[in-house]
Order: sequence, then structure tokens, then C-alpha cells
Amino acid sequence: MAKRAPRADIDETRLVVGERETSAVGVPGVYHAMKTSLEQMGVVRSARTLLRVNQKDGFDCPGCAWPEEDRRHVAEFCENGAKAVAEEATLRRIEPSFFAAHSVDELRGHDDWWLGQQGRLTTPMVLDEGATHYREAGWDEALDLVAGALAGLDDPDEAVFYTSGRTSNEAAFLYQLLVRGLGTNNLPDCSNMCHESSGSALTETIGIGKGTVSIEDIHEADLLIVAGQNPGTNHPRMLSALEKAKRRGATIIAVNPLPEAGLIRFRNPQTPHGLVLGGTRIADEFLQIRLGGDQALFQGIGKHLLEREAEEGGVLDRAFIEGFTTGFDAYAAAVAEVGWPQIEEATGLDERTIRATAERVRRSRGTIVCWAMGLTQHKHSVATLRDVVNVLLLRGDIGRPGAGVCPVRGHSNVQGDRTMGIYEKPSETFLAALDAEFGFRAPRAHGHDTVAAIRAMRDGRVRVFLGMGGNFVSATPDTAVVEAAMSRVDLTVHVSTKLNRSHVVHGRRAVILPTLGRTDRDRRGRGEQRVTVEDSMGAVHASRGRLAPPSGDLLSEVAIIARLAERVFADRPNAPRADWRALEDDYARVRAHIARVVPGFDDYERRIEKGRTFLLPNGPRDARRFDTPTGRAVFTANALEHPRIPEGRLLLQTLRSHDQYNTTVYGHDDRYRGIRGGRRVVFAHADDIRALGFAEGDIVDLVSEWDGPLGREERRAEAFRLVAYDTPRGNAAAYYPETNVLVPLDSVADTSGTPTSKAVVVRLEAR
Ligand SMILES: Nc1nc2c(c(=O)[nH]1)N[C@H]1C(S)=C(S)[C@@H](COP(=O)(O)OP(=O)(O)OC[C@H]3O[C@@H](n4cnc5c(=O)[nH]c(N)nc54)[C@H](O)[C@@H]3O)O[C@H]1N2
Ligand SMILES: Nc1nc2c(c(=O)[nH]1)N[C@H]1C(S)=C(S)[C@@H](COP(=O)(O)OP(=O)(O)OC[C@H]3O[C@@H](n4cnc5c(=O)[nH]c(N)nc54)[C@H](O)[C@@H]3O)O[C@H]1N2
Ligand SMILES: [Mo]
Repeated sequence: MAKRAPRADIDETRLVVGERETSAVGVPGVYHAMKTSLEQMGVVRSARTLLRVNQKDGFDCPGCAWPEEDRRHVAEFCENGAKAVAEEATLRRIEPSFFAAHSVDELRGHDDWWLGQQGRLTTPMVLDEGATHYREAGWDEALDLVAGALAGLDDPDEAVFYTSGRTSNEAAFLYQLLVRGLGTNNLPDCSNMCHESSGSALTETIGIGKGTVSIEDIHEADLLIVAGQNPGTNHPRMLSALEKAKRRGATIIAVNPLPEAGLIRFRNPQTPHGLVLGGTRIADEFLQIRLGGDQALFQGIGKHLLEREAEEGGVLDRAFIEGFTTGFDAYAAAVAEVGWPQIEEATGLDERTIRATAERVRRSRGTIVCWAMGLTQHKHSVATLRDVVNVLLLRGDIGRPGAGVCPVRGHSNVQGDRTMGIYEKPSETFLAALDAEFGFRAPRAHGHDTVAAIRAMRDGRVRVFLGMGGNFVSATPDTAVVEAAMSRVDLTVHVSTKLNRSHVVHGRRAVILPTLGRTDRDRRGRGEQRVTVEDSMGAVHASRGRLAPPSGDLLSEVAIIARLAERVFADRPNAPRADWRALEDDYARVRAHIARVVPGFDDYERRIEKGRTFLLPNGPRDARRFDTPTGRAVFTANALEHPRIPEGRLLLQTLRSHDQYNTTVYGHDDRYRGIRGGRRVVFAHADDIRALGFAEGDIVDLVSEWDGPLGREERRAEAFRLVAYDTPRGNAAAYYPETNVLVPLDSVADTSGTPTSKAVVVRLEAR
């Protein structure tokens, strides 16, 4: 039997701080996965579901975007993948009676964990203006209401269309078509808060906003640098790949302010070795870097390589540099200028250590740099990633086996959504192809990204907000500002699987449209449908859910979009010409459109048959072809930046516990970091805790200090327990989304506009 939904919120007084763990996964991982699954799904459904994760005839795990290996294990799932599945395949249901029993005011008082634990949404719900409760609505009524609001806009730019990264290729493609058909490019997505910095830096330097490696490259690499990423929690299947690389002789360097469990040692539950022995030691070297010090580290590595080249020669790949790149001289001159004291200050590492790391790069036959949010969510993230690329270019480590850039994506189809055109700044090539296919003219003016969308809402310039998945209110920075912004909108609409805060912090009117998830069977007119997704390495494959959907009344995302489009485009001039009814009934027809609009999808249908996977074209990887203005990869000269921490303050990074998926909180533990029973903790160095006049275990408020254009601004997050932790002096860490209230809306990365969630200046205040 599945367990009942909780009645109360997290009780932080029950929080216990214990020892942190030094290895990831292994037997406890499997145990924890099974426990969550059984609580949510019961025995039979658990077994049936978990056996189909990432199998060739099964569904794509809604957890992370790490690729599947081609010969899949019987159970190609990990503890946190199993939690993601259980969260969606839960047997708990939210019926209309739930909304009758709980007012929106009351729901707003609950935490994200409680809201998410109530179960799957089953019925379209409407919140009328001035009403205290959501009421049940039929699909026609709910969709008419949304279509009516969209039709009533004076200007299509008064609507904003957010996307989270679980949306399938098919749904994403139709969604952007609907939005552009309406006449706007206001398509902010979770990427804006995630890997936008990677996209910006890579497009500029190598001509494609994606990684350049395949899973085989990971296995074959000689040196892997994993920077700003916690794979043991967020991409556990990556550890199997690192283990494999390691057994073939690869060296692994972890760069992180925290000694994350998975980076240190990994016990693979899928090999006897992992169960019986102590597992594989993952990192050969752990560089405990200061928050925001990575640009300095990579400049230091580049500087060392250039110095050795000057002294001894034979260090750089001269043929590659001359044949395939530009900008080398300016880069070399820039890093020659940077002094070691500045590099040491920024990184907290000494010159000798950095030179030793650089020697490993020099000796490596092929180097891959993997990264995630620790590198993308800083003010100088784009510059940091440009400097990562610089180091790889020096050694010709792009576009050959076992080498390249590997931004490790978050949401399972966030990369595919971008490929499908979910982007506020679409290229002219994409728009022209869309115009030709659908006989209309898509708007050219750029739209709002996430932060710009919040500003527009805050300033009363948005009348309709539609979220295709996700939890905009909890995921975005500056919670108080966002909550006020949402409430200024006339109509807020969410296409969702589960209840979350964005449903209860709403506009004047609100609509919830419940939808199918990855694990659910999707039967439409032409029979059972599959969808497709693209993983972090540009591989596309099909996904098909098999479970009975949570209610007979759910529509897929594709069907919801198609029905909305049919309504809003009924008698509209210059609307895209598409047979929406037919598309809803047979997703192969959507794929046929995609194949004609998006490069690399020719013969789409055949290439996903029988569980097959195909790789999208990737210029740098396939042929050292760089789609930049000069046709060459670009070395860049970047001024060295790093965060300064004012006296008596800490620099706070906001990160994920082991028991959450972004704003979806699975449970109360962060096992690897030794936290049980609660989430309101702040990790800091024992000496900092003492120096700031506190003791371990004290409950403090976190007050962020931000010097904005109008002077000093302060934001407060209340009641966090101080935990002494192994982190560099001056650095602290606490969980997101609770800390989003501290991140100023205007504090964003240069060029990419990503909120600086890994660098918030805070002071601690006694309560
Ligand atoms: N189970 C689970 N899986 C997930 C998610 C989840 O919430 N739960 N989220 C998904 C999503 S959308 C994403 S984007 C990814 C996120 O995956 P991660 O990026 O691994 O997630 P974070 O928890 O933000 O961890 C950031 C890591 O970077 C380190 N770090 C922070 N600042 C710096 C820095 O300045 N320099 C360096 N070198 N390191 C730094 C932190 O100590 C931490 O280890 O995971 C995806 N997978
Ligand atoms: N402070 C701070 N803020 C951050 C980050 C950070 O590290 N620190 N990380 C940022 C990152 S990397 C990201 S990606 C964003 C995440 O931002 P989002 O993607 O907006 O947030 P999620 O929590 O992943 O969204 C969860 C909701 O998605 C819905 N959902 C789940 N599956 C489906 C589905 O199949 N279809 C539909 N329609 N809905 C579904 C459910 O209703 C669930 O409540 O947050 C960002 N915010
Ligand atoms: Mo993400």
C-alpha cells in the first residue's frame, strides 16, 4: 500500500546534524530508492515502473539529462531517478474535493514539500476573480477561458510563456509555434536560470551552444575535470561513466568548494564490486576552490601551459591553433598579465597546486571539462566558461575522441526544448524555416527571458502568464518581488502534473491544467503515442509511458497546446497553417513538421524506431567545424574577475539537497551532507562561525546585502541552523528554493542574464 499524503509541513525542530558521508550510492542508495517508491506507488506499480526506466521500450527518466549508455543495464536507474519517477507515478491524487476543502490562502501557507506530496492533479481547475477556492472546470471551459484572455490582448507581448525542461520535443515545438503564431517571442525558460551561461560562452567561442562530447568520449578521456557539479546527487548515472573512464586509466579532478560525496568515492550498486568492496575512488585530486574562483583557476592553467610552451615547446597543439582558431595572441597576452597572487586570492589555492593541475592537462592525451551550476550561476560565468574553452583550445582538445566540453544539463529535455525553438532570441534561420513550413510570419523582435519577464510582470506590462510545467514562483530569484509580480497579472495558467507554489501565488484569475507525465500512457486518436527527448549530449530517442494515467480526464501537453491553438487561431489572419486536430491525434505528424524545420531531424520517424537513438549534428564534434563569424574557434581575452567578500560577511551559494528535484522536495534529508529531518541549515566554516560571534547549532537569519542602482538593499531569510562544514573560509551554502528570497533580481551574469544563485553576499543575524 502507498502511504498517505502528509498532514503537516516540515518540522524544522526535528532536524538532526550528523556525520557527512564520503561515498555515494551503493546499497543505501538502492534502499532509499525503494523506500520512496513503495511509499508513493506500492509494490506492484513500483516494480513495473522502475524496470522500464531508460529501457529501449520504456520511458526516459524524468530526472536528469545524463545520457543512457547504448547497452542498457536491466535497471538503468539511480536512487534519485527512482525518486523522480515515484514522485510522478505516485498513487496519491488531488481531486476537486481537495480544493473545496483547502482555500488558496491556506494552501499558500504550506511549504513546497507539503504541496508536492499531495499527489497528482486530476482535473482542470479555475480560480475566479475574488474567489477563495479553486473550482472544478471542464476542459472546454478552462481552455476557452485561456484562449479568450489571449485573444483579448492589445499586444501579444503582454503575454509570457514559460517552459520548464521536461516538456517533450513534440510539445515544445507546438508550443513555440502557438506562441509565435500569437506574435511574440516571450518564451523564457528554466535554461535562463541554468545553463544559459554555457550556451552564451560556447556559441561565441565554438559556434554551438551545446557540449561537444558523447558518452564514449567520457569513457575514453584521459583527464576529466568535473567543476561546479555534484553528480552524486544530481547526475548519479554520470558516476558509472566516470568509474568506467577511471578503470580505463583516466585521471579525474574535482573542483568544488565542498567535498561532495560522489566526487570522492562511488559504490556502484550495479556491479558486485560496488556492493562488496569499498567502491571506486573517483577523484584523484580535489581542488577545494573558493566560490567564483574558477575563472582564475583556468587562467592559471592556461598561463602555465603558455609559459612551458615558451620555455620548452611541444606543449600546445600548434597545428590546431593555426588551422582552426583565432584570437590566440590576444589570449596569450592577457593571461601573461595576470599575476599569481591574484589567482591565489581568487581560488584560495596555491600556485604550486595549480601548476601541478596544469601539468596534468599538459600530459593528458585528451581532456574533457564537465560542469554544471557551480560555473554557470555567477556574475562572471560567461567569462569563466570562455576561459575553460581557452584551455581546451590550447591543446586541441575539441573535436577529437576523448576530449571536449561537457556542460551537464539539468532537466531531462531542457536541451531538446531549446533545439525545438523554446528561446526568446531565436535565430533568423529558424524563424525563416518556421515561416516557410506554416505559411505565416513569425515575429522577429526578441522576447523576454526569465528575469525580463519578471520585470515586465512587476511593472504591470504582462496580462497573461502561462507556465508549461515548472514552478516559476519558487524557482526564480527574489521571491518577494516575484510573488508581487505574479499577483499583478490578469490571468496565470499552469500546465502541471503536481501542485506547487505557482498555483497558489496567482494572478487575478488562475487556471490549472493537469497533464500527463513521462511515465503515463498517452492514448490519442491514432493510438498510443510516444514522444522524443534530447539528452545532454545531443542524442535523441523516444520515450513511451506505460502506466495508467492518474485520471481519465488528463490531456497530454501536446493535446492541450493543440486545442488552445485551434481556439485562438480559429479566425485569425496570419496564423500558422496547421491541422491542429490531426497533430493532436498523431505525434508522428508533429515530428514530420519538426523534420522539415529543424536541421538534423531528417528521417526522424525511422531513426527512433525500436528504441534507436540518433545523434544531432554537432560541427565541432563531427568535423572541427565552427559556426562562428570567422568559421574558426575563438580564443578570448577575458579580464579576471572574482567575488569580493566584505568584512564580516559570507558568500552564500544556494544548492540542492540529496532529497529534492529543484523546487520539488522529496524528503527532509541530505544524507551525504549529514543532515536529517529538515532543510533550514546554513553550512559555514567552523572558524567563520566562531569569528562572526556564533556557535554551531545557533539559529540565525540570513540577510543578503546588495548594492543596487538605488543604494543598499537588504533581503532576509529567517531561521537557519548554523552547521560547521568543510568549506573554504568566507563561503557558505544553503538550500534552494528557501534561499531564493535572498537573490536580488538584478544580480545576474553578464551576457547570459542568469541569476547569480551561487554568489549572494550575506550577513548572519542572531534571532
Ligand atoms: N536529484 C536531482 N537531480 C537533479 C536536480 C535536482 O534538483 N535533484 N536538478 C537538475 C537540474 S535542473 C540541474 S541544472 C542540475 C544541477 O546540478 P548541480 O549543478 O550539481 O546542482 P547544485 O546543487 O546547484 O550544485 C552545484 C555544485 O557546484 C558547487 N559549486 C558552487 N559554486 C561553485 C563555484 O563557484 N565553483 C565550483 N567549482 N563549484 C561550485 C557546489 O558546491 C555544488 O557541488 O541537476 C539536475 N538533476
Ligand atoms: N537559488 C537558486 N535558484 C535556482 C537554482 C539554483 O541552483 N539556486 N537553479 C535553477 C535551475 S538550474 C533551474 S533548471 C530552475 C528550475 O525551475 P523549474 O523547472 O521551473 O522548476 P521545477 O522545480 O523543476 O518544476 C517542478 C514542477 O514542474 C511540474 N512538472 C513536473 N513534470 C512535469 C511534466 O512532465 N509536465 C508538466 N507540464 N509539468 C511538470 C510539476 O508541477 C512540478 O511542481 O530553477 C532555478 N533556480
Ligand atoms: Mo537546471
